[in-house]
Order: sequence, then C-alpha cells, then structure tokens
Amino acid sequence: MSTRYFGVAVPRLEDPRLLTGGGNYVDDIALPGMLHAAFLRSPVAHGLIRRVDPSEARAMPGVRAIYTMSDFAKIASGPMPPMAPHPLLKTPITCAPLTSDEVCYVGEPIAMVLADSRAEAEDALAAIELDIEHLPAAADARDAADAGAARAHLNRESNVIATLRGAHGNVDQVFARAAHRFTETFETHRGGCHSMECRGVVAAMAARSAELSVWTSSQSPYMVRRHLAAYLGRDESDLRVIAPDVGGGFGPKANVYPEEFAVALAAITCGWPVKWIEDRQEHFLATTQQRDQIWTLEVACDAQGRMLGVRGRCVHDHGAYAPYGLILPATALASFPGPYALDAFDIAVDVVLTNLVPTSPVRGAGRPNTAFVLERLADCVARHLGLSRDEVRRRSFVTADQMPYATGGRMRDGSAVAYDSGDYTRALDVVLEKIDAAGFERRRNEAAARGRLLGLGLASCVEDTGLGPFEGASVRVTPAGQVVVSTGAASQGQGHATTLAQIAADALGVDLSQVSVKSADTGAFPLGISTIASRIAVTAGSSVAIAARKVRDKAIMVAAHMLEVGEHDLEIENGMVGVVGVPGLTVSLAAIARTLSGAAGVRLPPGVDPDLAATGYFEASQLAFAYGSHACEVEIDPETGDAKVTRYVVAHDCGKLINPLIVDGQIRGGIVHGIGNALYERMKHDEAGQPLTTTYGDYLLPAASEMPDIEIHHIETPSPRNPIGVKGAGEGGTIPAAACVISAIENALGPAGPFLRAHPVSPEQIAEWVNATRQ
Ligand code: MCN
Repeated sequence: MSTRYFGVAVPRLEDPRLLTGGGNYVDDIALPGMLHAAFLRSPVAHGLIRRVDPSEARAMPGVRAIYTMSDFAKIASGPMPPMAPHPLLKTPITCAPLTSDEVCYVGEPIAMVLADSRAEAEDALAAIELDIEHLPAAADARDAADAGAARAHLNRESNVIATLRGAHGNVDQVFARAAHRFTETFETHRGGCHSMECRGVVAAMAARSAELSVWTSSQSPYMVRRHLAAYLGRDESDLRVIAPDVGGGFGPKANVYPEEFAVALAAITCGWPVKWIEDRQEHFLATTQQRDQIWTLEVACDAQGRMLGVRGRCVHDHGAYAPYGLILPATALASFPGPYALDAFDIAVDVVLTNLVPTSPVRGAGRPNTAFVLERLADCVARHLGLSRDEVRRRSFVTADQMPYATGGRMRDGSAVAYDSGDYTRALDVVLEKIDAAGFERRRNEAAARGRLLGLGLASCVEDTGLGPFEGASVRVTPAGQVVVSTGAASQGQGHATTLAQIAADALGVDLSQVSVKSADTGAFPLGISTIASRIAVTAGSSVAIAARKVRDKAIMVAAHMLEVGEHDLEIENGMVGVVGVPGLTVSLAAIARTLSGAAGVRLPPGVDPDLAATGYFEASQLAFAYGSHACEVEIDPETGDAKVTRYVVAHDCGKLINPLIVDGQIRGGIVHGIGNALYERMKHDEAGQPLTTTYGDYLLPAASEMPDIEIHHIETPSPRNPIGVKGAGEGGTIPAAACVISAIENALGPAGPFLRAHPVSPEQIAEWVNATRQ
C-alpha cells in the first residue's frame, strides 16, 4: 500500500463547499407544507403543572396545531428511553418529550405550537395559559446532597442517585507510610457548549408509506433512530435519521433530546413536515451542559515528592435527569490516576440530581475535571515541598518502560484500564524546552518592568480514545472509477470527509479527488454508534482501512483474471492495476468495477461476488491512550486583574497522525474551550434554579482576541491496538487546558499568593488576590 496521503497535511476537502455557503444544515431544509414549531417551556426550575390552556392561542394567525403530550397518546407515552442504562439506576431518570405533570428544570418542554412561521408560533406561545405550582428547587449540588434538602424529583427520596467508587491498591497503607499528606477542596464549574449551529430537527412522513424521516443536528443519528423506534414501537426500517452538515456538536449534540421526539410525534400526528430550530436563548436553557463538581481530595507523597496515592470524594451535579445514565461521573472516575503511577487510589463520586438542565459530555466529558484536580494536586505537592512543578511530575509519571501500564482503574464497562504506549516524561521535556522554561525568569522580570505579572503554567493528561464497540464503513468503486466511502460516523466539523478519504485513497492508489465520503444517514449505512470520546479516527478510520484493503484485494484478484497474470505480479497505482515492471499491461479500477457491476447474461470472473465493494467493521476491544503536556504563559494586569494567555505550547501524542493539519486544528479548538473554562464561561443560576446568564452579554466566550498563538509539537507513538496505529485527538487540547491556565495564574501571583482551587477565575478575583499579596 502506498502512503501518499496518510500523514500529510491535506487541506480539508469539505472546506470549499462549507466556506462558500454550500453547506446543507437542518435549517436549510425546506419541505412543501412544512410547519414551524416553537416550544412552551417551564419558567420554573421545579413545579407541578396544574393547567395548560391553549384555547386562545389556537385562534391566533398562522397557528395550525398546539400539542401537549396527551395529544400523542395514540402513538406513544411516558418517559424517553435512557441512552445508557446503568445497573445502579433501577428506574430510568428521563423526561417525556413534553412534560405533563412535574417540571424539573427551567426550559423543560411542556407544549408545542405548530404554525406557518416560527414568528407566528412564538406569538402563540405567549397566549397559552400555563398554571404551575412552584415547588422548592434543588439548585446547588452541594446542598442537594444533604438529607434534608429540597428534592429535585418528588418521587425520589434522595437526590443522590448513585455513588460510584474507583479504587486500586491498599490506600490506607499507602497513606500511613507516606512522608507527606495534603488535603484540598476543588471546584469545577458548569458551563455550556455553544456550538456555532444550535440544535435543530425536521421530521416528515413519506407521502404513501409509513416511513418517517428525521433530519437532526446530531452527533448520534443512529442513537436517535434506535431510541425513537423503540419509543414509537416501530421497526428501525420505518425510520430514516440523517445528520446533514452539523455546525459543531462538542458533546451535547450526542444526547437524544425531547425536542427530537416531540417534532417526530408532531409530524406523525399532523401529517405535515415539521421543523424546529433552537434559538440561542433556548440553547442556554435547554441544551445539556457541563457539570459542577466539588472535590475533597487527599494526596500522599514520599519525601522526594513522588505522588503515591490519592483518596477522596466528589459531589457531581448531574442536573435534572440522567439521559446518559452515569456515563459522565463514570468517565471522570475512569480518568484516575491520569499520567501518574499511583500505588493506590480510592475515589467516590456522589451523583446528585438538581433542578438544573441535565448534564452531558462536553468536550472531554469529565476528563478535564479529573485532570484539573490531579494537576492541582501535583502543583500542591510542589508548593508544599518547595520542588519545581515539573520535578514532581517527572517523579510521579508512569514511565515509558512501564508500558503497557495497568493503572488499577476500571473503565465504565468494568474492563481494566491499561495504557497502551507512550512516553509522558518526553512530552513534558519537549514542552518545557519549546516554551523555553529555562528563560522564563528573564521574561518574568521583563514583564515586571512593564508593570505586569507573568506566570508559567504546566499541566499534563492521558486520554482514553477510540471507545468501542465499533464504527463501520463500506468502500465502493463506482463504474466511473469514483471511490465512495459510506459510514455511520457523523461529523460536526472534525474533517472526517478528508481523513477517511485519505485512508481509502492510499489503500486503493487513487487520487484524493476521486474519493467522496457519505456519512450519518441511517438509510445509507446500517449501523453507527456516535461521534463522542475521540473515537472516529480509531474506529471508523480502521474500518475504512479494513474495507479498502478488501476492495484492493478483490480488484487485484479480478485484474489477475482479466490480464491473465498471477496476483503477486500486480500493483495498484493511480487508479490502475498493472503488472509490476510492464508498462501498459494495466486495467483500471473503473473497468474492474464495470465488470463486477454485471451485464445481462455475462458471467462474472470465477470466485468473486458482484460489486467492487466491501464493508469493514473495526471492533475496538481496547482503548488507545493519547497523552500530552501543555505549558502556557499568562500575563496579568495587576490593576484590573485581567489575565491574558500570551503563549501556549503543546506536546501531544495521538499515535500516527492521519492529517497533521486537522489534528492541529482539533488541538487548537480544544484549547480555546479550556481557556474559556478557566477564565470566562460561568453558567450562573440563582438559589431557585433560575438561569441568570442566558445571553452572550452575561456569559462570556473566548474570542479570537483572547487567543494566543498555539504552538503544537507531535510525538508519534503508534497505538498497537488498531491497524492504523492512531489514537484520538478531538479532546486532548481541552483536557489539561484549564488546569494549565490556572497553574500559570497561580504562578504569576507568586508564593505569597493563594493556592487556586477552582475555575473559572474572574478579573475581580485576580485583582483581589494581587492586592492581598501586596499587603
Ligand atoms: N485525526 C488524525 N490523526 C489522529 C487522530 C485524529 O488525523 N491520530 C483526525 C481524525 O481523522 C478526525 C479528527 O482528527 O478527522 C478528530 O478525530 P478523533 O480524535 O477520532 O475525534 P472524533 O472524530 O471522534 O470527534 C469527536 C471529538 C469530540 S469527542 C468532540 S466533543 C469534538 C471534537 O471531536 N467536537 C468537535 N472535535 C470537534 N471539532 C469540531 N470542529 N466540532 C466539534 O463539534
């Protein structure tokens, strides 16, 4: 197999179309007779619906129907199926598409209006009479975990729905023999996701059949099909779910949402196509978010500062429902012990329901929270023992010669966590060299001369990628010689159409321009899981390699028959199969595809099936572990407390790179997310669970002006766990980024400043800390 494209920074094939307005997003779909939906949402965090009276609203201009859940009674009823059941959750904690009794968060859908236009639908919403009895709300996970707290759901005796535990080794013994023990409390905050495109759904019944088509801005079209089919009691073959172009997902769009079901139920009930496009305020209210986590942890280390053990507890705010089961807290737990070779750890996570919008994976999905607390603990040890922060890490890391390394932890499916390959110390060395850590004190002094405080931050992480069980792909050469890759893997901007094409083009020896990738249409490829957990490069990438290899072998077999030569004499290059060293003795892939497409009465070559095509499923039975070290410099204006990230350097290992340009983009995008978490993004609620930050005037996102230049250095340690040697790259930028920025701010404040325990940090806080250190 030639490698003309694998590893090459090929510009993204999808960009010319997307950047010139050629994208086809859900909102671009216009079907004849389509009605527009708007949702009546709960104005309170917790309440009981006494009455919904739409009579006045029904008479308003353009209004075609107003539905509550009872209007769908003939088709479906009850709560939606959970996406990820967990044995600790005896009954599912999910909501109905439209809630008819108890509302559990502000924004929960109660009724929907269908009208000729969205504006008319929204006008009618205001005329629906809604009577809700207010109930006490559990608005803060800390209080909600207490026995006497207001209950988030009336039918649950406690808000603590599960306690997960991850333990390895004899933690008591490790702590007893440790030279030092330090206890700290940390907080990470609930933020949003804020993809550029909000959510959106269109559903339409076919004119003369039972087929329902649903277009949804989703990371998981196959999960939408599976759960919607189960809910409707239909066969999956009656449902086609398509994720067209999607303008960012970042985790929340992997969820299956009430609005997706409600729009489908409405389309079936009224018989007309129905469209709903989420507006930005709805996104703040009703799209799943990150989570508050409050950790109390104790770290043990030896006299030299080697971290030996960690123990403690986390209170995890799960939000109002558990559509994802316990995946989030379980992922945070499975991320222990990060890059550190701990002799023992024992962590408990209390999963607490609150009356806030449900939580879901958001880039990193719990891993950034764990990286934050582990990196803070490493810095805490350094601070107490007067060691450099990199020395504590060097002494505590899993070493290259320990690979493969069983951490003692368990994945969320119960399997043992075993890191596959890598050299964590090398990543640290690279990043320190590239940021010129040795010259930092000089730069700090120069900044001080300008009246600024400069800090150097450091953070490392390990990331489990390539979650199983599988993604699949089929590769087909058309009779015109084009190569079509079909896969269930949905893309939201990751560049799959380029990277999967690179793999197929290499295997078949064709030009990249001859390959197209079709994805995320349940009508075009039978199975798919989801674009989450940085898994598509590993799973779909390997599947394309497997399928394309089968097509190649088949092409060679048929060419050998057509050219009357032995298979071992043949090679594929430039779309032609030819005899090695005999120019002109060739047959094109197109000709082979035409032969295998069949003609009436003409026999196929012996021993081959029709069609120059094959399907591959790579079953990822073991995870591939990416890792990296980040370093950054943050400059603080001591008067205003403004913190600016001025430099950011990354050493990252995601195995073999399919496309360095795309991987760099992934890492950069991830870091933006982490900087937002560290400095800007705070989703605030009042004590009644009312969201307070529902516009970009109140909720800050990092913009280009806040971004430093990001320098990325790759280490390529192939993963032995898949045929193309890759590890995922989609979240590695985010995972340690908030920890790195916070570490830099702490460093800028100097040894007299506080040890930082939470993010995001505001300029006001920083200015207060600066003032306190000056007194
Ligand atoms: N890649 C590569 N070489 C590697 C690893 C990855 O060239 N060794 C390429 C892949 O081929 C793919 C991209 O990098 O084109 C990301 O691959 P991967 O790490 O497998 O991640 P996924 O494709 O599974 O994407 C999911 C991941 C997650 S979990 C979130 S959240 C996220 C992210 O990707 N959301 C994104 N990146 C995003 N990028 C954009 N633009 N939009 C989102 O919503």
